[in-house]
Amino acid sequence: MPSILFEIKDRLAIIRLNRPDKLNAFNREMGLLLLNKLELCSASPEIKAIYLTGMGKGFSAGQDLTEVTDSVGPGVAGMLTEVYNPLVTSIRNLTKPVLAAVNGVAAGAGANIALCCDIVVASLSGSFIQAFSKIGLIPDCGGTYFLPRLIGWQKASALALLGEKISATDAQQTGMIYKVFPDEQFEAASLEMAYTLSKMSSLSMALIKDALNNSLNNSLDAQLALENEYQQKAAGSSDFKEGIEAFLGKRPPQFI
Ligand code: LHQ
Repeated sequence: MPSILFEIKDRLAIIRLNRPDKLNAFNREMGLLLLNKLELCSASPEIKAIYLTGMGKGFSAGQDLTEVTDSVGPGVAGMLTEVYNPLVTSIRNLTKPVLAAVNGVAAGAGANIALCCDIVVASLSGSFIQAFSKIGLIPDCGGTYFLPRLIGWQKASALALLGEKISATDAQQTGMIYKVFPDEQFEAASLEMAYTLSKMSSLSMALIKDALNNSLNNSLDAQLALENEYQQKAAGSSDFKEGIEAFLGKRPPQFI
């Protein structure tokens, strides 16, 4: 079985991490395959949004710890430069929204790959662990960048230093993730949210994502100028015209 399952349904790319016996821990092969699928998502005009989840009972346990030494795998530096850093930049730079559907535990790099996605939802039994410090490492995959911005310095600091597990419900309450769905409805509810994204205006999605990326480092003045520029682009599109016509016609919009 391939370590990544990939399908396209109604403009949505569905990506499933598929090493369930190892809680979908990342080895080099799975990481490169995921990168390859994200590149395909970027290039394909047919795909408007991406749904990322795990097969089996977990989302991902992070780095496969049996393949971490230089003698067995690509080594720490190799994994970061070849796999993890490109994965994070690929998700952030993709002009299409990526929804992470965390179906169980998300630990280490698995947690931080999820947290760099545009929307993160989890099943009630899901959880997040900055597991790095427990094995003498530091959070990677943008953990030290996104986590304080998502939940504030103090909570990010405590989670990174202690490596404690946080439940999906607590993660939602801290603002780490968007929503929690009951386990039995998780796949249907999270997929429905992803299909909603795939039906939105692609220009609007791309511009919102890029504006939010920029807001992480911009001043207010710079961000207001960017909003002005992007809003004019959006307002000049046929999707905006359709959005207005649909609203006035009391019908759902059909963005093309
Ligand atoms: C695993 C793993 C795993 C292999 C469960 N590897 N087999 C690191 C270094 C290098 C490059 C750059 O980046 C990184 C970033 C990182 O991601 S470091 C953090 C790596 N991840 C961890 O430290 C988490 C390790 N796993 C756990 O602590 C637990 O498995 C959690 C809390 C995630 C889940 O616990 P349980 O639900 O009790 O499951 P389990 O421990 O029984 O795991 C199920 C199986 O999966 C088991 O195999 P087995 O053959 O005994 O059934 C585990 O050995 C295997 N597995 N994580 N990361």
